[in-house]
Amino acid sequence: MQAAPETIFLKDYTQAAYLVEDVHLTFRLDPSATRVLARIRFAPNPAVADRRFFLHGEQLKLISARIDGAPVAPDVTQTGLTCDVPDAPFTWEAEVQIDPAANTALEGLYMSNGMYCTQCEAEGFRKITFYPDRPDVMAPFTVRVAGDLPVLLSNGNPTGSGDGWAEWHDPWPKPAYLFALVAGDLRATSDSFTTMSGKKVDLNIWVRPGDEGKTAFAMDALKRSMKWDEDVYGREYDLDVFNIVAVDDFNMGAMENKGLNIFNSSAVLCSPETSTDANFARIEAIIAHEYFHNWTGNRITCRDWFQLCLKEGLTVFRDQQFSGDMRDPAVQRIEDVLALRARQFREDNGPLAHPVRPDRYAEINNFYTATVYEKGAELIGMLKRLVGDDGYAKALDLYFDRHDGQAATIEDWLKVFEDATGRDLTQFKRWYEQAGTPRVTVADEFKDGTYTLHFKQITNPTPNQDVKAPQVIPIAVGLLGRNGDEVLPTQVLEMTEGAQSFHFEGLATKPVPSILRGFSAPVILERDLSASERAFLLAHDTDAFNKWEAGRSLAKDVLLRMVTDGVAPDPDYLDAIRTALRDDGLNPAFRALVLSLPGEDDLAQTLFDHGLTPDPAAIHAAREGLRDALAAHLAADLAPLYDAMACPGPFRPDAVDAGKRSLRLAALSLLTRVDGPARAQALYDAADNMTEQLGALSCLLDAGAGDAASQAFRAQWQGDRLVMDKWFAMQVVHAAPETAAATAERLTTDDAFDWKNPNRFRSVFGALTMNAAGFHHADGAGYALLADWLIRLDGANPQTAARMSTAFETWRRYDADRQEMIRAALRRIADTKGLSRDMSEMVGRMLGGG
Ligand code: B3K
Ligand code: ZN
Repeated sequence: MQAAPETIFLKDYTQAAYLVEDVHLTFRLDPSATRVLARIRFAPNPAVADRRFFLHGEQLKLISARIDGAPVAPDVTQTGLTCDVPDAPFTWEAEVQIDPAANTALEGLYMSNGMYCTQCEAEGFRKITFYPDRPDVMAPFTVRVAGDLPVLLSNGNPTGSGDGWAEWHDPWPKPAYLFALVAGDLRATSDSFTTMSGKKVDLNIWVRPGDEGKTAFAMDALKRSMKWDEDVYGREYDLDVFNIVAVDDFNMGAMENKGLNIFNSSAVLCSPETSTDANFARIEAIIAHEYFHNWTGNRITCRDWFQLCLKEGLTVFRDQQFSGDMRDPAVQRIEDVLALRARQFREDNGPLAHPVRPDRYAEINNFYTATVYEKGAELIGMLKRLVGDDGYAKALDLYFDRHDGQAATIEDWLKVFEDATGRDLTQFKRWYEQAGTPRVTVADEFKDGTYTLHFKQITNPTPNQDVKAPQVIPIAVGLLGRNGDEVLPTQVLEMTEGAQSFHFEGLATKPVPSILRGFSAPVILERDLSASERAFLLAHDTDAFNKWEAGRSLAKDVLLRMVTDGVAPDPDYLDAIRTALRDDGLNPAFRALVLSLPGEDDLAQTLFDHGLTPDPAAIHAAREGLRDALAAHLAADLAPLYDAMACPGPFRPDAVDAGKRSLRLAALSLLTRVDGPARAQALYDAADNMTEQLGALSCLLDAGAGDAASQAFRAQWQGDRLVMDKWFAMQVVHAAPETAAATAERLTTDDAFDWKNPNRFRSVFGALTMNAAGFHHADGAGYALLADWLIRLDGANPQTAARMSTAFETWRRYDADRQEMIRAALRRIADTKGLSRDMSEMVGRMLGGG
């Protein structure tokens, strides 16, 4: 294994020695020899005593450098340059040459299908020019782009253009990570939005020729986001134009560059024929997320990268609120919690666990995680619950007032809440500093009309943090009577101690408690509850989240007992699900969620938490067994339900129709088990939208009857990159465990497999890791194949490779043979010559803990 990469610590933060007053950039675009001229006005920072002039810079060929017009010869290394500079404000000019065509890492300036594109967050700007590439250095930018392409874009407002050039000015001081440039043969869908103060903003979504028909939904989502941020947060847009660009090669979903958001085409392009309901919902959320960053991220940015959750946690929280308002808040909450548990709980309970505000990193790109984003959002939700809606609104107003134009910290954020509400948040801050998911156990007691809940909290050690202090946990509780009536509406209990009891007096009989309503804190609640009490809550809980949670925990118990004791599915569970399914008062999306089962990875984690060694094959078999049992038990209901949930008329991507389709497809999947594939084939043949076409294909593949449909699907969609990603993923997700790795490997030889395109790479290997029983098959083929391809990808695109290596983070759950195979795969990656910093850090952390 190679030397560990250097670690950067939060405690070592110091201010920048030189601040930037303004930036002028000129780009002369050329695929392999782009010239970048920078003219930057620097001023010494009087707050720093011992000043050294250092500019970050990587993979840059320095052509010339001047200070106040006089040539200088800086000392250039692999990571930047130093130079003697005056002890007063001065103008720095440098010309560098870069090679966008050779940039496969998709960070800095790169090319995608003939189009120039940038990605600077977190530290990509240093691959464009020499600069103090840190978020606390903020400046207005003027950018001139010259190139032989029809569309030339950068941040801010357009200030001039002519044949082969365009100039842009962004008046809002910003850190370099928000810089963007796009150039290409692009077509715009245009619209406008009039802000609350009556200013007209031009909106454009730029796409490659041929994709113009897939922008309408994103444009509508953008306008709804702009309006929502005005209505709910009082935030108005601040430039004359807002541009969005779709690009095919992109490492993540999208990027909030000031006035010029760049999107993975999968996160913006959609149409009923090519996109599923889930795609529509994701696009709506990402459009909103990037737009909301304009205030939470751009106008107020982060002092340093340790503060990443300041913008990400808050912006995720805001996009979740928005989606809840646009759709169904209860369904949205359940889906957000499902994602949190699947990704964040898994991370928080393994070797990659880190605090929401990490205190160290080697490569910051490795910290764009579910913990920073999704747990970060949960912390905002807890704060809001603790200070109330009014307190939250006051605190946010103060935050925007006080910190506009600044690079802020979590301390600033919490201080705003303290000042606005008078609440002491010293203990709450632990949520930002302590990694690991708290486990809360609860016991209850009823005596002389007093009902008592006894809680205990414990958080297991995580890497670099052996001892945990108690956290403030808002526990929303309601009490139900035996007849299902609510005897006590929701109250928020504030747990602050390791063990704490809460009393409820004056009750005639022992109530049934509904605990952690709305999932009021990101904890694992452990509670001994009989199947009949869970069924009671599924039937009667007035809190939609806990109603669903009751069914989910019932399913989980049934599955765990099937795995550990080999018992048959519990008929009480099957009856309870049937009752919920028949309840027409419940919205279809909710019923579909009630019908869905915990995933195999979730079950493996729970078994491990209970001190058992999960067997992926046994888990898979139990889950299949329960789906068969559900299908048999519900057989009489399924066909009528399938018919009732049809959505006649033109496709609408709204939450109501999407919910019906989701219940319809859940019914179809079970029906196919009892009735065979004919109905799924009929839907496949008739479907006029991707949700049903793909849903039907899934059923056919699961039934082993999908070959013809799969071939037809490919023939129909081979010209559509995004639909072809679905085709690749389908083969692997639905492969039997023993053939999953071989299927993935076969797909890598397909003509349409392009491993350098992150979406396509993920469509095969992300899918492989989602097929838990296949990835963890005892023959180890999945581990070896993924390691081979991660090594290969790391040579081209470290960010995406490192991100996908998290598939191995759960290795300690498994038996000795699997552990040894995964460790061997990780060691093989670690031993690779020239491994990236991204990947070395990830494998080092994954191996380190055990
Ligand atoms: N801020 C970007 C993520 C950048 C990731 C850099 N590796 C997208 C977002 O969170 O909106
Ligand atoms: Zn974000």
